[in-house]
Amino acid sequence: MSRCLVIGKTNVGKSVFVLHFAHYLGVSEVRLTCEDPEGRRREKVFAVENAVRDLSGATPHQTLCLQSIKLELPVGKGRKLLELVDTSGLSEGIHSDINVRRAMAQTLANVREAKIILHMVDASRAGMTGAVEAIGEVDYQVAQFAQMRGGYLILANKMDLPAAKTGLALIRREFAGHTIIPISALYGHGFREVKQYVCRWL
Ligand SMILES: Nc1nc2c(ncn2[C@@H]2O[C@H](COP(=O)(O)OP(=O)(O)OP(=O)(O)O)[C@@H](O)[C@H]2O)c(=O)[nH]1
Ligand SMILES: [Mg+2]
Repeated sequence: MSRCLVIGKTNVGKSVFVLHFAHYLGVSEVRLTCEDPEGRRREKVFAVENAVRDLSGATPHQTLCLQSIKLELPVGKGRKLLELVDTSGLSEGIHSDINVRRAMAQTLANVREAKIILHMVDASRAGMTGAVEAIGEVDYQVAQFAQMRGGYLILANKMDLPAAKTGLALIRREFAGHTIIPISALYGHGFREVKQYVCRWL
C-alpha cells in the first residue's frame, strides 16, 4: 500500500481536501483511522459531509493526529491501494502548545517514508498578504527537501476565492521548477489533475 501524505501550514485546507478528494475517488462513507503522536489508533466511520463538518474549520491546528483513509485506485488494467493521509498543520517556530509540537513532529517524521507528498499552500492568502506572510520558512524547507525525491506536488488551494489568482502567480514564482496544481478543496476544482498525478506515482 502506498502512502500519500497531505502536508502544509495550518488552515490551508488539508482536511477538507482529503475528505472531498476521497469522495471524488468514490468514497461516500469515510472510514478514518486516527493515529495520535503516541501511536494510539482509533477508527471512526462518517458520511463525508459529517466528516468535513467535524474535522475541518477556521480555527488553527484543528487536526492533531494522522488521519488516514484507505482507497483503491484504477492504475493501468488493475487497481492499486492508496492510503491518503491528512496531517497536523505546520507552523513557524516553536509552538507554545506541547500537543501541537508533538503533532507537528509526527507529521515531519512521516514525510520521509511517504511515496507521494501533496504540499498544500493557500493561494488566496498569498494573494491577500503576499508570499512572505502566506508562505513560511517551513514551506521552503519542505520544497527543498522534496526536490531530492519524486512524487512531490504543490497544491495551490482556495482558488475559488478572489485573491487566489494573484496568489497563484506568487506561488509559481516562489516555487519555480516544481509542479503546481491550482485547486479548490471546497468545490473539487483541479481534482482530476491531482488524481492523474497520484496515479502516475502509485
Ligand atoms: N473558500 C475556500 N475555503 C476553504 C477551501 N479549503 C478549505 N477551506 C476552509 O479553510 C479552513 C481550514 O480548512 P481545514 O481543512 O480545516 O484546514 P487544515 O489545513 O486541515 O488545518 P489544520 O488541521 O489546522 O492544519 C476551513 O474554514 C475550510 O472551510 C477552499 O478550497 N476554498
Ligand atoms: Mg486539518
